[in-house]
Amino acid sequence: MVRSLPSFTNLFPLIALVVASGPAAFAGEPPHVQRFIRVGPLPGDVGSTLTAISGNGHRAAGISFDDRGGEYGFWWSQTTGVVPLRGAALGDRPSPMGLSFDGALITGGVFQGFESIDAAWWMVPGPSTANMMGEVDLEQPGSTEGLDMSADGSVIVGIADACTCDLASQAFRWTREGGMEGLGWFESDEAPFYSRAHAVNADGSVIVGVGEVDVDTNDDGIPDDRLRLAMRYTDRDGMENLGDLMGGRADSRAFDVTADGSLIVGAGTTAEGPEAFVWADGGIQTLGDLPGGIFGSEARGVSADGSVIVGFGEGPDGGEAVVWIDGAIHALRALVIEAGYDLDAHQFSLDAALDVSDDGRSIVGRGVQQGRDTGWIIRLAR
Ligand SMILES: [Ca+2]
Ligand SMILES: [Ca+2]
Repeated sequence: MVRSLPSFTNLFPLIALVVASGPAAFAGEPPHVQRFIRVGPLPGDVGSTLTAISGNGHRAAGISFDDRGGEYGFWWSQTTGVVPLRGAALGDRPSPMGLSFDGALITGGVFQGFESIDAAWWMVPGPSTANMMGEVDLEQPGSTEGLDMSADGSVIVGIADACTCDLASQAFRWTREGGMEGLGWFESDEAPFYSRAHAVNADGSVIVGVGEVDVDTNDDGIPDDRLRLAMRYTDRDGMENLGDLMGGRADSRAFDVTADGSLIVGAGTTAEGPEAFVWADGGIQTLGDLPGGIFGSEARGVSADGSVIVGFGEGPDGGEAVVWIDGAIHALRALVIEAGYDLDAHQFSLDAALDVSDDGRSIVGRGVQQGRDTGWIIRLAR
Protein backbone atom coordinates (compact mmCIF):
# COMPACT_ATOMS: atom_id res chain seq x y z
CA MET A 1 0.00 0.00 0.00
CA VAL A 2 1.26 3.45 -0.85
CA ARG A 3 0.41 6.16 1.60
CA SER A 4 -0.06 9.78 0.84
CA LEU A 5 1.63 12.41 2.99
CA PRO A 6 0.30 12.64 6.53
CA SER A 7 -2.27 15.31 7.13
CA PHE A 8 -1.09 18.59 8.58
CA THR A 9 -2.82 20.44 11.31
CA ASN A 10 -2.11 23.77 12.89
CA LEU A 11 -4.32 24.53 15.86
CA PHE A 12 -2.68 27.42 17.65
CA PRO A 13 -5.52 28.28 20.05
CA LEU A 14 -5.74 24.67 21.24
CA ILE A 15 -2.03 24.43 22.06
CA ALA A 16 -1.92 27.85 23.67
CA LEU A 17 -4.71 26.71 25.96
CA VAL A 18 -2.99 23.46 26.85
CA VAL A 19 0.36 25.07 27.61
CA ALA A 20 -1.12 27.86 29.69
CA SER A 21 -3.38 25.59 31.73
CA GLY A 22 -0.61 23.73 33.59
CA PRO A 23 0.91 24.93 36.88
CA ALA A 24 3.40 27.12 35.02
CA ALA A 25 6.64 27.53 36.95
CA PHE A 26 7.31 31.03 35.65
CA ALA A 27 3.88 32.48 35.03
CA GLY A 28 4.16 36.06 33.86
CA GLU A 29 7.82 36.55 34.83
CA PRO A 30 10.89 36.80 32.62
CA PRO A 31 13.33 33.98 33.39
CA HIS A 32 16.24 34.82 35.67
CA VAL A 33 19.42 32.75 36.01
CA GLN A 34 20.23 31.89 39.62
CA ARG A 35 23.39 29.86 38.98
CA PHE A 36 25.59 28.97 36.05
CA ILE A 37 27.71 25.86 36.64
CA ARG A 38 30.53 24.74 34.37
CA VAL A 39 30.86 20.93 34.37
CA GLY A 40 34.33 20.06 33.13
CA PRO A 41 35.75 16.71 31.99
CA LEU A 42 37.06 13.76 34.00
CA PRO A 43 40.61 14.26 35.36
CA GLY A 44 43.15 14.18 32.53
CA ASP A 45 40.56 14.73 29.79
CA VAL A 46 40.20 17.88 27.72
CA GLY A 47 36.49 18.25 26.89
CA SER A 48 33.01 17.48 28.21
CA THR A 49 29.34 17.69 27.37
CA LEU A 50 26.20 17.05 29.40
CA THR A 51 23.50 14.90 27.78
CA ALA A 52 20.74 14.62 30.40
CA ILE A 53 19.52 15.67 33.85
CA SER A 54 17.43 13.80 36.43
CA GLY A 55 13.79 14.79 36.93
CA ASN A 56 14.59 16.31 40.34
CA GLY A 57 17.49 18.30 38.84
CA HIS A 58 20.09 16.94 41.29
CA ARG A 59 22.10 14.67 39.00
CA ALA A 60 23.28 14.92 35.42
CA ALA A 61 25.05 12.62 32.97
CA GLY A 62 27.57 13.41 30.29
CA ILE A 63 30.56 12.46 28.23
CA SER A 64 34.22 13.35 28.74
CA PHE A 65 36.68 13.58 25.83
CA ASP A 66 40.39 12.84 25.92
CA ASP A 67 42.93 14.47 23.60
CA ARG A 68 42.94 11.46 21.26
CA GLY A 69 39.22 11.57 20.48
CA GLY A 70 38.24 8.96 23.08
CA GLU A 71 34.92 9.43 24.89
CA TYR A 72 34.01 8.28 28.39
CA GLY A 73 30.69 8.57 30.26
CA PHE A 74 30.24 10.12 33.69
CA TRP A 75 27.54 11.21 36.10
CA TRP A 76 27.58 14.43 38.08
CA SER A 77 26.10 15.91 41.22
CA GLN A 78 26.86 19.11 43.11
CA THR A 79 28.47 17.17 45.97
CA THR A 80 30.42 14.55 44.00
CA GLY A 81 31.43 16.44 40.88
CA VAL A 82 32.04 14.22 37.84
CA VAL A 83 32.24 10.46 38.55
CA PRO A 84 33.18 7.94 35.82
CA LEU A 85 30.71 5.23 34.80
CA ARG A 86 32.13 1.80 34.14
CA GLY A 87 31.53 -0.53 31.21
CA ALA A 88 31.19 -4.30 31.48
CA ALA A 89 34.85 -4.92 30.65
CA LEU A 90 38.12 -3.01 30.65
CA GLY A 91 38.35 -0.69 27.64
CA ASP A 92 34.57 -0.30 27.28
CA ARG A 93 33.37 3.26 26.81
CA PRO A 94 30.03 4.09 28.48
CA SER A 95 27.75 6.69 26.90
CA PRO A 96 24.94 7.79 29.29
CA MET A 97 21.82 9.39 27.79
CA GLY A 98 18.95 9.38 30.31
CA LEU A 99 18.24 9.36 34.07
CA SER A 100 15.41 8.40 36.40
CA PHE A 101 13.57 11.09 38.40
CA ASP A 102 15.92 10.81 41.37
CA GLY A 103 19.02 10.22 39.25
CA ALA A 104 19.79 6.89 40.95
CA LEU A 105 19.40 5.06 37.63
CA ILE A 106 21.03 6.00 34.35
CA THR A 107 20.65 4.45 30.90
CA GLY A 108 22.73 4.67 27.76
CA GLY A 109 25.08 2.45 25.84
CA VAL A 110 28.51 0.94 26.18
CA PHE A 111 30.84 1.04 23.19
CA GLN A 112 32.63 -2.28 22.95
CA GLY A 113 35.13 -1.82 20.17
CA PHE A 114 34.56 0.81 17.50
CA GLU A 115 31.43 -0.32 15.63
CA SER A 116 29.16 -1.75 18.28
CA ILE A 117 27.25 -0.10 21.12
CA ASP A 118 25.17 -2.11 23.59
CA ALA A 119 22.33 -0.78 25.76
CA ALA A 120 23.06 -0.64 29.46
CA TRP A 121 21.88 0.83 32.74
CA TRP A 122 23.76 1.90 35.84
CA MET A 123 22.87 2.44 39.48
CA VAL A 124 24.64 5.35 41.15
CA PRO A 125 26.31 5.99 43.49
CA GLY A 126 27.75 2.52 43.90
CA PRO A 127 30.08 0.45 41.80
CA SER A 128 28.61 2.20 38.72
CA THR A 129 29.26 -0.93 36.64
CA ALA A 130 27.13 -1.35 33.52
CA ASN A 131 24.18 -3.74 33.59
CA MET A 132 23.78 -4.92 30.00
CA MET A 133 20.23 -5.05 28.64
CA GLY A 134 20.40 -7.74 25.98
CA GLU A 135 19.06 -7.60 22.47
CA VAL A 136 15.76 -7.34 20.71
CA ASP A 137 15.00 -10.17 18.32
CA LEU A 138 15.78 -8.58 14.97
CA GLU A 139 16.63 -10.20 11.68
CA GLN A 140 20.06 -8.67 11.83
CA PRO A 141 21.27 -8.50 15.42
CA GLY A 142 23.38 -5.42 15.97
CA SER A 143 23.84 -2.55 18.34
CA THR A 144 21.44 -1.20 20.95
CA GLU A 145 21.39 2.02 22.97
CA GLY A 146 19.19 3.22 25.83
CA LEU A 147 18.13 6.85 25.37
CA ASP A 148 15.63 7.58 28.16
CA MET A 149 13.85 6.01 31.13
CA SER A 150 10.58 6.44 33.01
CA ALA A 151 10.53 8.32 36.35
CA ASP A 152 11.26 5.21 38.44
CA GLY A 153 13.56 3.68 35.81
CA SER A 154 11.37 0.61 35.32
CA VAL A 155 10.86 1.35 31.59
CA ILE A 156 13.81 2.15 29.32
CA VAL A 157 13.46 3.13 25.65
CA GLY A 158 15.97 3.49 22.86
CA ILE A 159 17.14 2.21 19.53
CA ALA A 160 18.00 -1.34 18.50
CA ASP A 161 20.31 -2.26 15.66
CA ALA A 162 21.79 1.20 15.83
CA CYS A 163 24.33 0.31 13.18
CA THR A 164 26.62 3.10 12.05
CA CYS A 165 24.88 2.91 8.64
CA ASP A 166 21.76 4.27 10.42
CA LEU A 167 19.42 2.49 7.99
CA ALA A 168 17.66 -0.47 9.56
CA SER A 169 16.69 0.32 13.12
CA GLN A 170 13.86 -0.27 15.54
CA ALA A 171 12.60 1.61 18.59
CA PHE A 172 12.62 -0.61 21.68
CA ARG A 173 11.12 -0.70 25.16
CA TRP A 174 12.89 -2.58 27.94
CA THR A 175 11.55 -3.65 31.31
CA ARG A 176 13.29 -5.72 33.95
CA GLU A 177 10.58 -8.39 33.78
CA GLY A 178 9.98 -8.41 30.03
CA GLY A 179 13.43 -7.64 28.67
CA MET A 180 13.80 -5.84 25.36
CA GLU A 181 10.81 -5.59 23.02
CA GLY A 182 10.77 -4.03 19.54
CA LEU A 183 8.04 -1.41 19.03
CA GLY A 184 7.84 -1.92 15.26
CA TRP A 185 7.61 0.71 12.58
CA PHE A 186 5.13 2.78 10.64
CA GLU A 187 3.73 0.60 7.89
CA SER A 188 6.45 0.66 5.26
CA ASP A 189 6.47 -1.10 1.93
CA GLU A 190 10.08 -2.09 1.70
CA ALA A 191 12.98 -2.83 3.97
CA PRO A 192 15.06 -1.43 5.49
CA PHE A 193 12.68 -0.26 8.17
CA TYR A 194 13.53 2.53 10.55
CA SER A 195 12.28 3.77 13.90
CA ARG A 196 13.87 5.04 17.09
CA ALA A 197 12.59 6.02 20.54
CA HIS A 198 14.04 9.19 22.04
CA ALA A 199 11.99 9.62 25.21
CA VAL A 200 9.36 8.12 27.49
CA ASN A 201 6.92 9.81 29.88
CA ALA A 202 6.86 9.44 33.70
CA ASP A 203 4.90 6.16 33.97
CA GLY A 204 6.37 4.58 30.82
CA SER A 205 3.11 4.57 28.86
CA VAL A 206 3.92 7.14 26.14
CA ILE A 207 7.05 6.77 24.00
CA VAL A 208 8.13 9.33 21.38
CA GLY A 209 10.75 9.41 18.63
CA VAL A 210 11.02 8.97 14.89
CA GLY A 211 9.64 6.61 12.27
CA GLU A 212 9.93 6.36 8.51
CA VAL A 213 7.31 6.23 5.76
CA ASP A 214 7.46 5.54 2.03
CA VAL A 215 5.89 8.18 -0.17
CA ASP A 216 4.89 8.43 -3.78
CA THR A 217 5.83 12.00 -4.67
CA ASN A 218 4.90 11.85 -8.37
CA ASP A 219 1.70 9.81 -7.94
CA ASP A 220 2.75 6.97 -10.23
CA GLY A 221 1.82 4.34 -7.68
CA ILE A 222 5.43 3.51 -6.85
CA PRO A 223 7.00 4.87 -3.68
CA ASP A 224 10.07 6.90 -4.59
CA ASP A 225 11.03 8.60 -1.35
CA ARG A 226 11.25 7.89 2.36
CA LEU A 227 10.42 10.44 5.00
CA ARG A 228 11.37 10.44 8.66
CA LEU A 229 8.56 11.75 10.80
CA ALA A 230 7.92 12.23 14.51
CA MET A 231 6.16 9.28 16.17
CA ARG A 232 4.24 8.57 19.35
CA TYR A 233 3.80 5.02 20.63
CA THR A 234 1.28 3.70 23.15
CA ASP A 235 0.12 0.12 23.68
CA ARG A 236 -3.41 1.19 22.82
CA ASP A 237 -2.70 3.09 19.60
CA GLY A 238 0.57 1.52 18.46
CA MET A 239 3.03 3.71 16.57
CA GLU A 240 1.34 6.89 15.35
CA ASN A 241 2.74 9.29 12.79
CA LEU A 242 2.58 12.86 14.15
CA GLY A 243 3.09 14.52 10.76
CA ASP A 244 5.11 17.66 10.23
CA LEU A 245 4.84 21.42 10.11
CA MET A 246 3.37 22.96 6.98
CA GLY A 247 5.67 23.99 4.15
CA GLY A 248 9.05 22.78 2.98
CA ARG A 249 9.99 19.13 3.02
CA ALA A 250 8.19 16.68 5.32
CA ASP A 251 10.83 15.89 7.94
CA SER A 252 10.23 15.85 11.69
CA ARG A 253 11.32 14.15 14.90
CA ALA A 254 10.10 14.04 18.49
CA PHE A 255 12.68 14.40 21.26
CA ASP A 256 10.80 14.62 24.57
CA VAL A 257 7.40 14.29 26.22
CA THR A 258 5.73 15.72 29.33
CA ALA A 259 5.15 13.60 32.46
CA ASP A 260 1.55 12.74 31.57
CA GLY A 261 2.41 12.19 27.90
CA SER A 262 0.06 14.88 26.60
CA LEU A 263 2.65 17.28 25.10
CA ILE A 264 5.49 16.27 22.79
CA VAL A 265 8.37 18.50 21.64
CA GLY A 266 10.74 18.15 18.71
CA ALA A 267 11.62 19.68 15.38
CA GLY A 268 9.88 19.77 12.03
CA THR A 269 10.49 21.49 8.73
CA THR A 270 8.79 24.56 7.29
CA ALA A 271 9.48 26.52 4.10
CA GLU A 272 12.01 28.54 6.14
CA GLY A 273 13.91 25.52 7.47
CA PRO A 274 14.01 23.29 10.56
CA GLU A 275 11.81 24.61 13.37
CA ALA A 276 11.03 23.53 16.93
CA PHE A 277 7.46 22.42 17.63
CA VAL A 278 5.17 21.40 20.45
CA TRP A 279 2.52 18.79 19.69
CA ALA A 280 -0.68 18.02 21.55
CA ASP A 281 -3.53 15.75 20.59
CA GLY A 282 -4.83 17.16 17.35
CA GLY A 283 -2.45 20.07 16.97
CA ILE A 284 1.13 21.03 16.29
CA GLN A 285 2.47 24.53 16.99
CA THR A 286 5.71 26.13 15.81
CA LEU A 287 7.98 27.61 18.48
CA GLY A 288 9.90 30.06 16.29
CA ASP A 289 13.59 30.99 16.27
CA LEU A 290 15.92 33.64 17.64
CA PRO A 291 16.05 36.89 15.66
CA GLY A 292 19.02 37.33 13.33
CA GLY A 293 21.26 34.85 11.57
CA ILE A 294 19.85 31.99 9.56
CA PHE A 295 16.54 30.33 10.43
CA GLY A 296 16.53 27.10 12.42
CA SER A 297 15.51 25.73 15.83
CA GLU A 298 15.01 22.41 17.59
CA ALA A 299 13.28 21.50 20.88
CA ARG A 300 15.15 18.81 22.81
CA GLY A 301 13.60 18.74 26.28
CA VAL A 302 10.41 19.68 28.11
CA SER A 303 9.51 20.13 31.78
CA ALA A 304 6.96 17.81 33.43
CA ASP A 305 4.06 20.23 32.90
CA GLY A 306 5.08 21.50 29.44
CA SER A 307 5.61 25.12 30.50
CA VAL A 308 9.40 25.09 29.90
CA ILE A 309 10.96 23.79 26.67
CA VAL A 310 14.71 23.80 25.91
CA GLY A 311 16.74 23.33 22.74
CA PHE A 312 18.62 25.50 20.33
CA GLY A 313 18.03 28.24 17.81
CA GLU A 314 20.06 30.24 15.32
CA GLY A 315 21.10 33.72 16.41
CA PRO A 316 23.41 36.28 14.73
CA ASP A 317 26.48 34.31 15.91
CA GLY A 318 25.19 30.85 14.98
CA GLY A 319 23.57 28.06 17.02
CA GLU A 320 22.62 29.01 20.59
CA ALA A 321 21.05 27.23 23.54
CA VAL A 322 17.53 28.53 24.12
CA VAL A 323 14.60 28.17 26.49
CA TRP A 324 10.95 28.69 25.61
CA ILE A 325 8.87 29.73 28.58
CA ASP A 326 5.15 29.95 28.00
CA GLY A 327 5.91 30.02 24.29
CA ALA A 328 8.44 32.92 24.30
CA ILE A 329 12.01 32.17 23.16
CA HIS A 330 15.05 33.35 25.19
CA ALA A 331 18.76 32.89 24.39
CA LEU A 332 20.29 31.29 27.51
CA ARG A 333 23.63 32.99 26.94
CA ALA A 334 22.02 36.41 27.27
CA LEU A 335 20.22 35.38 30.47
CA VAL A 336 23.47 34.05 31.99
CA ILE A 337 25.34 37.27 31.14
CA GLU A 338 22.46 39.32 32.55
CA ALA A 339 22.88 37.42 35.81
CA GLY A 340 26.50 38.58 36.10
CA TYR A 341 28.47 35.68 34.62
CA ASP A 342 31.00 37.09 32.16
CA LEU A 343 30.85 34.43 29.46
CA ASP A 344 32.70 36.64 27.00
CA ALA A 345 35.74 36.96 29.26
CA HIS A 346 35.86 33.16 29.51
CA GLN A 347 35.21 32.69 25.78
CA PHE A 348 32.29 30.47 26.72
CA SER A 349 29.49 29.82 24.22
CA LEU A 350 26.32 27.82 24.94
CA ASP A 351 25.57 25.85 21.79
CA ALA A 352 22.60 23.70 22.69
CA ALA A 353 20.35 22.88 25.64
CA LEU A 354 19.69 19.14 25.67
CA ASP A 355 17.54 18.43 28.72
CA VAL A 356 15.55 20.10 31.51
CA SER A 357 14.43 18.95 34.97
CA ASP A 358 10.77 18.21 35.75
CA ASP A 359 10.24 21.60 37.43
CA GLY A 360 11.79 23.42 34.46
CA ARG A 361 14.45 25.08 36.64
CA SER A 362 17.59 23.09 35.79
CA ILE A 363 18.86 22.98 32.19
CA VAL A 364 21.90 21.08 30.87
CA GLY A 365 23.68 21.21 27.57
CA ARG A 366 26.80 21.48 25.52
CA GLY A 367 28.99 24.51 25.06
CA VAL A 368 32.47 25.50 24.02
CA GLN A 369 34.99 27.18 26.30
CA GLN A 370 38.19 28.45 24.70
CA GLY A 371 37.76 26.08 21.79
CA ARG A 372 36.98 23.01 23.90
CA ASP A 373 33.64 21.28 24.40
CA THR A 374 32.42 22.04 27.91
CA GLY A 375 29.24 20.94 29.69
CA TRP A 376 27.10 23.31 31.72
CA ILE A 377 24.08 23.52 34.02
CA ILE A 378 21.87 26.54 34.41
CA ARG A 379 19.57 26.91 37.42
CA LEU A 380 16.70 29.30 36.81
CA ALA A 381 15.18 31.23 39.71
CA ARG A 382 11.53 30.60 40.35
CA1 LIG B 1 7.13 20.40 6.30
CA1 LIG C 1 17.47 33.05 13.43
